[in-house]
Amino acid sequence: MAVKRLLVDVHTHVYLPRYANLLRTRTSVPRIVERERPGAQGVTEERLVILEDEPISGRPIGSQYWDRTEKLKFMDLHGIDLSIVSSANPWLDFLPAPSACELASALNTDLDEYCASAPTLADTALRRLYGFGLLPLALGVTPNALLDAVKQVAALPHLRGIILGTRGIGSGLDDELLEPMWEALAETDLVVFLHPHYGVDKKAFGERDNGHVLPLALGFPFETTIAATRLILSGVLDRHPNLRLLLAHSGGALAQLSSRLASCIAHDPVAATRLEHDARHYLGRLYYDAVVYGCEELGFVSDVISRSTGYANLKASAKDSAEAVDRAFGSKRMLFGTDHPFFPPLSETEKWKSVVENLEAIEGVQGWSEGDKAGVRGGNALELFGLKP
Ligand code: 5CU
Repeated sequence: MAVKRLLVDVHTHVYLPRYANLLRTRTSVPRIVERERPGAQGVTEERLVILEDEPISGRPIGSQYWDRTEKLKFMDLHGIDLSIVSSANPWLDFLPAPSACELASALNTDLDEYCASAPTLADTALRRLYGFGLLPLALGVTPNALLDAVKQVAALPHLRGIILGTRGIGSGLDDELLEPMWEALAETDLVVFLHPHYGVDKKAFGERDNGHVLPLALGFPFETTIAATRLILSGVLDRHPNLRLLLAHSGGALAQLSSRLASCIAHDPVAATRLEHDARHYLGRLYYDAVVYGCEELGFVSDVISRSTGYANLKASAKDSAEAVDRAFGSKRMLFGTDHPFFPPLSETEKWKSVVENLEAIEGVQGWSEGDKAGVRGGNALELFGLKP
């Protein structure tokens, strides 16, 4: 009997009800505000304000952000069989340490329950929903509290990873205080999903009102690029080769800049001898969501990963790295995602443009076989998250 090839969404968010309620109580960003709908006297609506310097009008928010039925409806509409759901930014970054610890624990239990009571996937023992838990990454949280949270997440049956931002406990992800956390994560099967929130200095974006375009299109991916690069430079990937790190938005500009990074390292007396490998090698150790909306970009990232895999094999096989470049290698580290419920269509359409474009992008990559594409749509995720039907 032919096995159905599954569509698995690894980049899909939720604000769990407990978290949304917290945002409603807040008077500063991040928050959910209620305001009168423009042009509709007496009718109020909720707005999400999470980005620094975002106008108080924020953006519309509704049940698609917290209601599991809406998530499943969205999945059905787009033929998504299974989703690995993660809390959306800015997670617990803004809370004092004790509240962050308490809320992380409660939200992890909430998310496990959200997944555990979801429908099963036809003809399998799998649920349609699995999740990324949270660690209490907030200012002043101790390494031991992080270790406790890693243990909690690893023990919850429907949580298969954790999502984190780039701030760590205040000094970024290359902070030495996070070393025990990386060690503990590398010892589990948890996948670490690195996701942006802060973007880059807004001065870089000038004075003109361009809506949310610049922070989301450029700020987010540049933030991920910098965080992943700092992790590479800190030696975390050398010390923890088993760490499974998934980068949002295909790693931002990391693929494009990896040879420049390697060259800068090679020419820098501070960093030249620090790493065990050429910087490009580490790109072959990472995983990338396929949320880039274009087949050329997917193909390019896939080529760079393939080449990095070539760098990994280079020493062992003494092969010329060019020979080892095969686009299919890279595809194995790429995974379909939607970013739901962000990027809803501006006008009513049957399917979401953001989803359709990402699926078309996978379909259109030159040099990927049907098997490679099926892997990116779902097979790679099932493998990575240990969800073989
Ligand atoms: O549109 C946005 O603001 C976002 C966001 O905040 N987080 C995310 O994952 N995607 C889009």
